[in-house]
Amino acid sequence: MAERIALITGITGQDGAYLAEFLLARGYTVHGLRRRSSSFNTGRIDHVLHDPHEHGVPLTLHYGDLTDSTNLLRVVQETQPTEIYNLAAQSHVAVSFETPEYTANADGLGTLRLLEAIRILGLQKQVRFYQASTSELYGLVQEVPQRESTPFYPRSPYAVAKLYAYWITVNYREAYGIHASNGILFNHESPIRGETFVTRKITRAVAAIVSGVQEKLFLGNLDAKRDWGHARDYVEGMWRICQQAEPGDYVLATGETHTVREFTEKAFARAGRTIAWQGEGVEEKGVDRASGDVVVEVDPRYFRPTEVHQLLGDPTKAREQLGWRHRVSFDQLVEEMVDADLEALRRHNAGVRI
Ligand code: NDP
Ligand code: GDR
Repeated sequence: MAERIALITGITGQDGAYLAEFLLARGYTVHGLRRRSSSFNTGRIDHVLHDPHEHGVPLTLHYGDLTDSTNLLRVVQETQPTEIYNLAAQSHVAVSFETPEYTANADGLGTLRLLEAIRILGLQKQVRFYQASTSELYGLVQEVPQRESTPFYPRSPYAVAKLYAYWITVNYREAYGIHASNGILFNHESPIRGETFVTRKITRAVAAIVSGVQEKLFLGNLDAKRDWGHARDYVEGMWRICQQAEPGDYVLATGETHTVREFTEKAFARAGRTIAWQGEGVEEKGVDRASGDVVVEVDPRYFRPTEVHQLLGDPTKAREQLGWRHRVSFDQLVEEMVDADLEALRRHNAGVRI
């Protein structure tokens, strides 16, 4: 079999780490784009990194940035990938309201820069391209559940940038015959999820509160509904999309939706704790403020200027065409994340380096 070479942008992020592991296990040579940072940022992939002085290491990192065209051209030229997974992004929706121009540059134009690199280098027939599209494209929801044909209505600078990336991927497929696909992925989480996304913020707080190092948890909109799956399942879906004879656009989702409130309750229940809710809007929901032993307070600072209230995906096309379905249930996801954060804090408190 010809050598399979993958280039992963965003390899130091949650999905990049799981995807690198997945591809290495399948015999790929993997190249990853990493950003220069003043502190180490390879914590999620250290376990698959080799000493670069060794011969024939299967994973190589290259410094780079999606805002730097010449760098992307050089990395694509040097690595000659057969598959490119464009996972790099300023991926935080709330942060995109603070950094809209940068988010547009990295998440929108960054995708164009990579597609142009493929075209300029004449790799149209050699490379398969995967774009990390998102359920945030559905934003102000036009249809429930959301499927590939559901109209988009983005509600944040992040989602608007990703809308450009989605369509430029479709355009380069149609204009230049590139095997370029969009995975429209609904939220997926894991124990290595970024610490400021709501699931991980909650599971870290469970550990910190149970251990007595944090008093209470502040959250924003408790009523937001998300279709949450496990990142490990979703990176397999990305790979399956790239293995299809024809490129296409696919929703990957669980087909179940839960509120932030439900996630919070389940997470604390896993540690044997109940919640006393406090703050704006809590009483209208008929929630008994006094009943729990852990205080979770609604803090409007975490509200977004425009919110995505409800996401629920229909993964039928992925199931039928890719043979993909999620394996980890909502309850299993919550349990795995809480247990991992409890264990990490226990090891930390015991003086073990985590
Ligand atoms: P993370 O935020 O965990 O990782 C993002 C990655 O992109 C990191 O490696 C980060 O580097 C890198 N990055 C950020 N900006 C740049 C830049 N300008 N140039 C190069 N690299 C950059 O995201 P996830 O792993 O959760 O998500 C992966 C992709 O999938 C993202 O594009 C995200 O928008 C999208 N997505 C995610 C979903 C989810 O639920 N997780 C759902 C749908 C789509 P560093 O480590 O240095 O910060
Ligand atoms: P999201 O994820 O915006 O869906 O984007 P996030 O976990 O940040 O928010 C989910 C929902 O929870 C509400 N929320 C809070 N969110 C955060 N971060 N912090 C809080 O304290 C808090 N309280 C309530 C939010 O308002 C929102 O409704 C993620 C990212 O991974 C994107 O890159 C990806 O495209 C989408 O998922 C699919």
